[in-house]
Amino acid sequence: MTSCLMPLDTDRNQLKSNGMIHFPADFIWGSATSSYQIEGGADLDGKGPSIWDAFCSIPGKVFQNQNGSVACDHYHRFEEDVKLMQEMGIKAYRFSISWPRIMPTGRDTVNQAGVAFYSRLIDKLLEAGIEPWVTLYHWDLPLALQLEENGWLGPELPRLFAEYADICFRHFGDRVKNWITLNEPWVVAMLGYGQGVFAPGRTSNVDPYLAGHQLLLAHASAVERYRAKYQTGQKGRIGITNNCDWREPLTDNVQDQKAAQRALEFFLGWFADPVFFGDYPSSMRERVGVRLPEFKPEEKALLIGSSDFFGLNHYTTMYAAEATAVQASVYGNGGLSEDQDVTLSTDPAWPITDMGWAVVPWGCRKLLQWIDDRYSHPEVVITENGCAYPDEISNGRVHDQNRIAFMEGYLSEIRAAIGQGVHVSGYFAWSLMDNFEWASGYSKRFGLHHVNFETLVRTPKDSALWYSKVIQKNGF
Ligand code: PNW
Repeated sequence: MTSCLMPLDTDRNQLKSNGMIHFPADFIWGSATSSYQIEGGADLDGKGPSIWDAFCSIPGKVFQNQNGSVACDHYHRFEEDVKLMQEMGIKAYRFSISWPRIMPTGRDTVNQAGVAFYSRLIDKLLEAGIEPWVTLYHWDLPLALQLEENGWLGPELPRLFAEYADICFRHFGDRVKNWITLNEPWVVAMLGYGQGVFAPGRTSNVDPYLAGHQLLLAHASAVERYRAKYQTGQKGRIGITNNCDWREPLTDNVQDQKAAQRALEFFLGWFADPVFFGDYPSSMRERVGVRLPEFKPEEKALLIGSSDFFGLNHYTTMYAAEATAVQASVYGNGGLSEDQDVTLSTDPAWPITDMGWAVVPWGCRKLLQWIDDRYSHPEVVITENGCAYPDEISNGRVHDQNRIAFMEGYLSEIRAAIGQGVHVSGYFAWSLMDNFEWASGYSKRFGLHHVNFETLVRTPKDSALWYSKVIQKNGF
């Protein structure tokens, strides 16, 4: 029998001892947020407008026409929020910097008040013993760049993003050692330029591939800048965060297995293949044809190896089947799923969250194994995982047993993946607190802390207390 005292490094297969699931000793336990979703202060102290400020002002785009102009008022309450994390024992905090708070028009002029805000936040985190993980772009593009450059379709965007990133490295890189260039370029491209449900609200079956291309080049340009000017001195790391659901073949017939593989290539391979291999998956090239832009040789060279870790946001799983002509016309969603010829479905027996997303913990393990195989054993950091439920306060408590069950389920499967040899180094719960859930406004609560959006009072949910114990014991 294996001794329960045996260090995990020498026995990564040891899942349980005394009924406990243990994580590797240096596992990074974190929580995550993003600027537009929590900060508020949308036009304070020189901040310029972002595409999300503008998108929210279009009637019908966001639940009850809500917006992020106050959100959680984190801009004024960040010290309290750092304390919440300190009380929980959180080791790392992933937040994003608002580009238009740093550069109100997206270029040239730097807003010193914006720099000062993030500088104070970073100092407070470090004082509290919390490692900052900074995302440079979590969807709040300066509105000026949308109007002047056609947003991510504009050829100048990669250069402008690198200039902005450079300002951030210069001001914060002495203290920030973990950088994430982009959050979920798939969502930006698909939901922002394909389906039009997120800012800037475009619909097209061409633009998503162009926007995605520019996003990849922007990522590569920022990484090039960091490595050339800062990484040696500042000794930090930089990478990209992609999102992907798991796609399980509906049946074990070959067509459905191929469909599931293709769905993963169109989802994660679209953005991860260029970063690891220098080009898009061949399945995309064959099916998307001339709508998929080509990388120049020097761009490929910049892209390959441009992520020091594999940032992954994961929420749910669906079945994938080869689409038939009939199904495609019924379930197609405006061009892009036709490109894949995949029909997605769920098992009605799977529990679902308030987003309508199925809770399928084993899908997370299978996805981690798929990543490990395809990208040759990268270091994976789970930069988001979590769930929305309609949490209510009673007597000062929120009994969100469903969220605890969700996290237990996903963390168990993550630990199982580690046991199989996948290198997962950290987990960031989405989210530290209830916040502005994009097109769903304040109607979906993802937080470990409940936020009353009238009084802005934060209350730790039972899941926050549970997560705090997980961190303390390095397992559960
Ligand atoms: C992520 N999808 O968004 C974001 O990084 C967060 O800002 C967000 O609050 C969180 O997940 C929960 O939604 C996603 O449609 C939005 O597949 C949509 C999708 C995936 C992720």
